[in-house]
Amino acid sequence: MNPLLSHFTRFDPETGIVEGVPGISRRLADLRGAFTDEDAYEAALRRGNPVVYTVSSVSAGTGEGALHYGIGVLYPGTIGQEYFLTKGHLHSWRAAAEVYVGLKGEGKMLLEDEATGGSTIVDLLPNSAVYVPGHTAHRTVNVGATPLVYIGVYPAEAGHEYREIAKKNFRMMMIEVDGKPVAVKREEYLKGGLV
Ligand code: S6P
Ligand code: ZN
Repeated sequence: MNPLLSHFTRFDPETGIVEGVPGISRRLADLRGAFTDEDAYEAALRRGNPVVYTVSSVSAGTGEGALHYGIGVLYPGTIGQEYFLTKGHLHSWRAAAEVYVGLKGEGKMLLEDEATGGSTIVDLLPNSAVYVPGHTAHRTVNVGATPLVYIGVYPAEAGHEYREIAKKNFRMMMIEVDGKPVAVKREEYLKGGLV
């Protein structure tokens, strides 16, 4: 038995803080390039640099077959019409899949097949799970008015690859129209359509 392995972790369902684990915070300034409306992004940054999300990762198990997991808390908010979101990533080990379980709040997951660019948008809600296959970029979006809390479980060897997303972003985006979340293609949004 790995002496570092802890079988039990307790986390605060409001903050996602796991006992004994330093969390990471992503602030608005860390999300440059993730929002499409650059003017709205710069204007929001001039007003402040709020925490958009936190992740507390538990990586006790190591080696082949081990799993890691993270508790994410994505706060509610918008930049222009775009809801607060995570940076989004592929796994460095592309075949690594992941399971998300919704705990609180109302979210969507943007899934994008790396090879085909095909998009799937899935609800991330309490008492529900989302399977993210390998080779699939994934981003979480908070489309509700309260913090979105979730847990993601993935192979210890998955790793995170952010460069591909930073280069071209996701093809789909979630925007607020008349107070409701609407999915639009980024290229259509940039043309000014569907809004
Ligand atoms: C890790 C898992 C999540 C994300 C978290 C933040 O594989 O998918 O714990 O790390 O949702 O997203 P991101 O894109 O900033 O890592
Ligand atoms: Zn992941």
